[in-house]
Amino acid sequence: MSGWYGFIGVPTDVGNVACGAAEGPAALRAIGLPRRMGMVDRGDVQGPAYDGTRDETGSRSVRETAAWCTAVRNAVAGVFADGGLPVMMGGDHAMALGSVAAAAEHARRQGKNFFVLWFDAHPDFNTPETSPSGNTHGYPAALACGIGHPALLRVGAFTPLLRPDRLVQFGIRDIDEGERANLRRSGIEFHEMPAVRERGLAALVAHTISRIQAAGGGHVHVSFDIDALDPSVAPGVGTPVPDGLTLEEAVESLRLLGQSGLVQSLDIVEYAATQDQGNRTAHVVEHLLAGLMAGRQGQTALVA
Ligand code: B3U
Ligand code: MN
Ligand code: MN
Repeated sequence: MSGWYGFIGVPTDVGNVACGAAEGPAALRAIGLPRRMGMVDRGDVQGPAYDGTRDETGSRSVRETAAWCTAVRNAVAGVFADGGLPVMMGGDHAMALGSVAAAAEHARRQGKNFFVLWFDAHPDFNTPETSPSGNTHGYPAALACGIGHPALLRVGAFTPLLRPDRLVQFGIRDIDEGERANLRRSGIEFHEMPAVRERGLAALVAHTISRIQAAGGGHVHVSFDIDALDPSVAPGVGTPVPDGLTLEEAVESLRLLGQSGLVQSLDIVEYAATQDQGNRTAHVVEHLLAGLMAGRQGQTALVA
């Protein structure tokens, strides 16, 4: 198990221009997060300027999204190569295409099965045909499964990066009509809020962990969009949706995931610093990360 965490800042809102997520990494550094959590700060990923102009498919800033995701992919691959656990701090969720690409490629090199757990109010399973906005932050989960804009499918070394039956989503409560059809067609397991309320987030996550372990384990990438949380907990997001997760159940789920020893990479995205109330949401990001770290420490202690 890797002993250090690499903090990779992704200061962009290329997937939803002017949502406030570009300011996220700087705000997290301003509260001293990477230092307090004992992380190695690998700096910020760089990418081109963009203005949200639509292409012939109706998608916005596609070339620039591809460039940002390629830069993310390279930064994440660098942390894997140096033996660390990469933590990508967004930035809007479009960047997850880059981290999922690097994680999928790393898993394949190691001969491991690859899984993605997606915490989000939104499934991010739109294609250019189904997206109401053309914003690329609504695309990454579909792209990971090999569906969507051809220019974006080329970001990874291969496609699909992820088998649809190895994607599980939690906290979902805002789905576009065509997006729901995409999810059904691909057979994605997604847990909407009523089911989360009924069964409990931690229980659903524990069940997913056992299924992955029963399938022989592998590399689990966690992509955590903080708009999965209730806006009363995490107000600093670009697209708040009511009736979300509590902080306690999210932290407990990340602790369980850490303890499983399966998680090898993590995104925490859509922190829109400009929408935050003071630094409330920045501290929420820190709690989420602390949950995963505490779980992994527990696992080390058990193994040792
Ligand atoms: N599903 C909508 C809205 C959305 C997706 N992701 C976020 N918002 N954060 C879309 O534009 O694709
Ligand atoms: Mn998202
Ligand atoms: Mn979201």
